[in-house]
Amino acid sequence: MKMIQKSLLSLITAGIMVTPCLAQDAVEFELTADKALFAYDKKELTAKAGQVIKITFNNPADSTNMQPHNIVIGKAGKLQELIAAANDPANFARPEFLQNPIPETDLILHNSKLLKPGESETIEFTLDEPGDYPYVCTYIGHAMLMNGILKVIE
Ligand SMILES: [Cu+2]
Repeated sequence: MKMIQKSLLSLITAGIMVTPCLAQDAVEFELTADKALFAYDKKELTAKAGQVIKITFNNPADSTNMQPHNIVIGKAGKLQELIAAANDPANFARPEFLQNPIPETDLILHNSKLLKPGESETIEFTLDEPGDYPYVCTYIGHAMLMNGILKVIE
């Protein structure tokens, strides 16, 4: 009897341990750059706070504008500030900016590398606080048009 009680207890304990993980199943998104315009194919994504978020970003092989693109996730509510950081002329003082156009700002939480047409990359992260997290392409001149919002809800 004591054995049964003990194994029941460990089952219950295991259940308690497992439940939060199940509640935070990963969510996966596929995001593709427009082949002609400076735009992502989705302007809004929704995920839950604390959830593993996977975004696979594609720069299509049949791109007609042949532009490189990236995806940069910024702090919640900071879309305009992130666009301004991407457009900051001070960026061009850094020779590496053309290869990896990540502005020097603490507004950036996560980013892909710069992708040529035909390339893709999956980035994975979690955001613990609800909010409207902007995503933008920080390649020169794109941020104003090429952006969206990752909505993180409770
Ligand atoms: Cu772009």
